Amino acid sequence: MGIEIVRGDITAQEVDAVVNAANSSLLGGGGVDGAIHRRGGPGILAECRRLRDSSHRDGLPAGQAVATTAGELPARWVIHTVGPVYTTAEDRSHLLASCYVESLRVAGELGAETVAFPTISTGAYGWPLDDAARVAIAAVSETATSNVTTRRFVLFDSPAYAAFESALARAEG
Ligand code: AR6
Repeated sequence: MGIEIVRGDITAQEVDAVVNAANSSLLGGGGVDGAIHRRGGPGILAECRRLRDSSHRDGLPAGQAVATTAGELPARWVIHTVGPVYTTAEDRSHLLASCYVESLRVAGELGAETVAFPTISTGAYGWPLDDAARVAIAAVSETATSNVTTRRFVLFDSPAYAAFESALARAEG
């Protein structure tokens, strides 16, 4: 399937583009978002502010994606996407899938060949890990991308790694 899963920190990935689990404001937060802005430096936030002043005056809706510089990160671009907040009141998995699909579309437009993803929505936004892994693997494996050759999930801890390992095995099996 051309999908890699690794244990690690998204900010350390030597890929063309890393995906950020952002929020609609695009102006930073905790978790992955905090780590990316901290390690990438102020250039990322400056570009996010420019987006808010121009094309994204109302922010970025859940399920969509937009790119900025990666500042001082090893990557060249950060692709910001906004995961849905998990709720049992309605099924928002199409929005979670859309984060991966749209991020890959933006990566393709940029000419990125290697892309690293965090597990979107599984932290502050509360999505159960096993279900998030199933949705993520399905979305990425079903998305045809002409120039993106490496699609890597970067798992921060061993429960996340185990969830993605079994979701990938099920999808391949
Ligand atoms: N590298 C890889 N994975 C990480 C890292 C890292 N450096 N740090 C945390 N994780 P979250 P969300 C894992 O909360 O649920 C922010 O405040 C973490 O263990 O970053 O989409 C934004 O501004 C978890 O499993 O993203 C939004 O307001 C996963 O990444 C909100 O959080 C995602 O956790 C977005 O929440």
